[in-house]
Amino acid sequence: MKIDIIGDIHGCFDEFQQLTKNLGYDWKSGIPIHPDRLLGFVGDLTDRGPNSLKVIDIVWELWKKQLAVYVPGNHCDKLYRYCIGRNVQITHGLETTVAELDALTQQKADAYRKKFIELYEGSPLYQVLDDQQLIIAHAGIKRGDIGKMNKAVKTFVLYGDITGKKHADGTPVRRDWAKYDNGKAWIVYGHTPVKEARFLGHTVNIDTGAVFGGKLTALRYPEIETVSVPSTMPFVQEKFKTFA
Ligand SMILES: [Mn+2]
Repeated sequence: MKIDIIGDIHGCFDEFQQLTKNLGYDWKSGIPIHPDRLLGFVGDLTDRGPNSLKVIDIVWELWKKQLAVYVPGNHCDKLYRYCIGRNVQITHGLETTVAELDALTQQKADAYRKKFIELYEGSPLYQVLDDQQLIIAHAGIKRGDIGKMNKAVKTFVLYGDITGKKHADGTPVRRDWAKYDNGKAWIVYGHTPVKEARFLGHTVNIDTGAVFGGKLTALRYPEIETVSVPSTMPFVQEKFKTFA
């Protein structure tokens, strides 16, 4: 299979559109179409950026037409719980997506909620593709968990290898699982913003912090090449993780 996997978009629709155009996708039908390639999404489509609903709309339509695969991120999980009426805290970026919904008529907002619920419920927590040679999981996955679906796996793929401890600024401590990974299938993930796509063995983090003024990055598979577009958002240095 030939697929272009897109990092965490977080409502940065313009960057997404430009990136797919640069990758040779045609938007004349209203969605990005390539003659022989699919799109993949590592999750965290929404929150913090300016156009979360537009991103939902396009990804839903691609997914519905089987032109895209999607896995949820932690922001998607929370937005899903919001959409089904759970009592979630409208913080950490969800407030921007909710504000977009609140600006619409009830009917239009319901239509977006319905699409997002359908996309979320219709997608697995992680994708195993191309005869198990390609894995897409929002925050990564341990090799031994591939094929399993349980609460611990869900926590890992949504939030990463969290320890339960917190840094002084309140953000969770995450172990650097990719450093110890060793396996043949490609694991493509996002979740932790880095200035450049981070390759370690057969893992690659393609969250280059589009919403924090970095870039939006795609990984072309099976070529294993990255293509990025610069972000139009203000640069927020402290959001980018550097590894020792
Ligand atoms: Mn995330």
